[in-house]
Amino acid sequence: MQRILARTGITLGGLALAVGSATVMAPTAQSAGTSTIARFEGKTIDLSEDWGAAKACNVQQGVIECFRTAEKSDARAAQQAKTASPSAALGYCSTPLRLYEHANFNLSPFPEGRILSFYDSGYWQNLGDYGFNDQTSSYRTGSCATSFAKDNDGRGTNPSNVFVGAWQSDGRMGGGTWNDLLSSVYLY
Ligand SMILES: [Ca+2]
Repeated sequence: MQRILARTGITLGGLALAVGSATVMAPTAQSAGTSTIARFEGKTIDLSEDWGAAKACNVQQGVIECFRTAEKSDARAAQQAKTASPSAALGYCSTPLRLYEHANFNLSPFPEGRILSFYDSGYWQNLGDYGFNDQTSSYRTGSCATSFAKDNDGRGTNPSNVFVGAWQSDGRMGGGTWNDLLSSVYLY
């Protein structure tokens, strides 16, 4: 959820979202998602319900791990990347797509926002499963290009799907047109 920043025309190194191919589909439900169990400090939490004290979660090769800080999540992901087997490396993005709960990448004045990082490519991933449906207010793509969709499983219009290349970022979700609307992502 974005808290309102002063509208002073802040631009934050991001490219505007490029308009991709339009899809014509009926509106679909954007449910709260299915139960998604993550590891967090030796315990498990259900991200579709409550992140608790977790602030940064990594969705990686079917393993979901959460941390109190983005730095810890980055360190863990780097460790895992080094030990991944060749087969496991397929469909894997060495630097993830990062979704931020607040504008300006959760930096000041809203440093307490959550971050959800996706490492796996090749299929639509629904944000409601991670308690992140309609909450993204800024993003960074990593080593993989990504498509964004307004509804689950790549569906949705107004806005229609957009394609974002690798190594892009946007602190205001296309000038706000995508703020708190993102429901599914596809990494290539
Ligand atoms: Ca949505």
